[in-house]
Amino acid sequence: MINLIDDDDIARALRSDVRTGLTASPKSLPPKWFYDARGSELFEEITRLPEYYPTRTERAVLTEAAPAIARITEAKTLVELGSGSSEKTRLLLDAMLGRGTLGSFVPLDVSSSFLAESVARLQADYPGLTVTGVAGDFARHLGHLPDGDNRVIAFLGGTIGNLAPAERAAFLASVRQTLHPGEWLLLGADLVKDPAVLVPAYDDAAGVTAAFNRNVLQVVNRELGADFDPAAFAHVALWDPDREWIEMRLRAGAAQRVRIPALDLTVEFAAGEEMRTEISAKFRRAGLRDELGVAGFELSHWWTDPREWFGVMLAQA
Ligand code: AVJ
Repeated sequence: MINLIDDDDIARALRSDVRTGLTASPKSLPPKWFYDARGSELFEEITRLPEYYPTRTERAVLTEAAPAIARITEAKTLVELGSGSSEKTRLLLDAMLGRGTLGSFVPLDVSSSFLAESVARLQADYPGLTVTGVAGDFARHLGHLPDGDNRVIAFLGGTIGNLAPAERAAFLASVRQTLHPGEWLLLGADLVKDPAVLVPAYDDAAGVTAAFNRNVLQVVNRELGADFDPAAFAHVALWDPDREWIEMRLRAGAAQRVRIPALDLTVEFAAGEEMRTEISAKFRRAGLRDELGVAGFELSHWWTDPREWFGVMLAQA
């Protein structure tokens, strides 16, 4: 394991993000704070909802594409950013080990305890593979990844959609910087589709996404001693047709005041005021090709499902 962040860094980043977001107008909180233990469980639950198509669609695309990805890249090292449970990664590991090229797997995740568990499981299941977990932040620590040749950096799940356009450009450029010419980026991106499909995926009938959204308030309560009443906020999911992204918000049902002792901050919400908690951008093939080009990649291969709901692409540095 390589540890690039400790609990102090995380606590400092949370304080800074909450202060910045809650003193801005309109208010916002970054989506990375959704994923404490409870939030990660809720996200797992979301991936099994009938309305939430991205996870199962990406899995189907990867199942089809994995042998080709292994053949085209001849990867010696697979790096996975924001690896989580590395479940879909096993499709890639199996295909790359099957080709006989792969020697090491490098999962990078912010949650070091979660990562340690998943590294232990992978090491047990793949005895011939060198697994090096990196506890780090994909927006800051790409420069510290182990060097190698014929590396594939995988960024799956559609998490790229959480980045605002400028952050996305910076992220893609930093991935490109990390790679040697000829190495690869494997990107999973959710695609633009009918809002009648998109909106329910972020506002499910069982209310799991609403609970996931409100959970960020519990995180701020627990970590910063705040007194948010999650029940006083309604879950909002809306499609922005101009920017082509889903936006999740929390709407204050009534005027209220929230104390955040760790920041020595009091925040006022007006009745009906909405705070943004996530953007989840949806993409088109040509747009992604151009963004990858600007970052110094060439789009090499593109796979999708029959409905063209989710894209998996291979780009070469
Ligand atoms: C994990 C960022 C891909 O944007 O679809 C799921 C998170 N938010 N439901 C997404 C999420 C609401 C998810 N990503």
